[in-house]
Amino acid sequence: MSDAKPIQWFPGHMAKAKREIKEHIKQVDLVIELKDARIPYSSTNPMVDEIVGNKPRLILLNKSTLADSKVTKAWMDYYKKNGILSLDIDSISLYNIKNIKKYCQMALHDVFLNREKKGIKSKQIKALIIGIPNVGKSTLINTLAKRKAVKVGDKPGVTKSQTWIKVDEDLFLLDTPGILWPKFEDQMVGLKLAMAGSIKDEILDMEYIVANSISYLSKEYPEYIKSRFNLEQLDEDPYQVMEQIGKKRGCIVKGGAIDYDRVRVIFMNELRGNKIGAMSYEKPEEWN
Ligand SMILES: Nc1nc2c(ncn2[C@@H]2O[C@H](COP(=O)(O)OP(=O)(O)OP(=O)(O)O)[C@@H](O)[C@H]2O)c(=O)[nH]1
Ligand SMILES: [Mg+2]
Repeated sequence: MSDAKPIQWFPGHMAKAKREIKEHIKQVDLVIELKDARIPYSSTNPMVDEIVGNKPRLILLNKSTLADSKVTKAWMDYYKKNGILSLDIDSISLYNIKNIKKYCQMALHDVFLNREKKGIKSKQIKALIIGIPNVGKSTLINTLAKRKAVKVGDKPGVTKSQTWIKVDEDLFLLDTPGILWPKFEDQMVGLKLAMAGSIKDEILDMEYIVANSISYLSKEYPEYIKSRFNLEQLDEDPYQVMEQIGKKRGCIVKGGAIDYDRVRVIFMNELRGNKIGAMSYEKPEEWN
């Protein structure tokens, strides 16, 4: 691994976000935590367990059509082992969107039992969607709301500016998604977020990101890399792979040397443009 510039995160922002989300959580029955299916660990805020506390929780692995379905399955098994319900979805292709409500109900099984004991028949669910920036919170809310999107007014006693988005008769979403920051000062987490296009390029060391992306993907998905860049063999050294890509794509400067800057741009554009294949960038066992 080559060295990376340290990536800073902002404790001040975090503390504020955490306070706000805790306030929102008080008002809901369920917290829906959205993660990027390609990077379920790295697209997580390290304090999320503490923030969610005892509130029932459902994990949705979003953008799952971009991820490797076998690895996504491994993540769902991992959450199950840890007692948390999860579902893989895609808010754009609409994969599994129809099953979200059923999973919300499953996550609230005990809450509904308690309501029944108290003679309350209502199966109404109020939920808050939380997740790191760019994970797809707004897209999911719009996708869910599109069918019967009705904004219902403020409830007495609740902060005035808040509205609830009515998904259907008994599923309501708080219109403010909770935004949490990932742990991007961790070099490895920063790498995975960069691969998924979830952090701004200005704060990245592109050389580090591309070399390490190529190392990881050549090992996990050699056929995709070979096929995309028309390579017969993959060298273990990512710089050799970059050289090969440069030759294939005509990234040559005067005198015949490889233009590595252009190779890096091409590789990242094609990775983030999902041109290489459906791939996951981390597995549960890498972090446990
Ligand atoms: N392929 C794919 N792309 C998605 C999906 N959900 C969201 N996106 C894309 O991801 C990007 C970010 O989506 P947003 O919905 O704006 O994410 P957000 O979590 O609301 O982001 P912030 O408001 O910055 O916190 C957009 O380009 C979306 O089109 C999905 O399920 N599949
Ligand atoms: Mg948003």
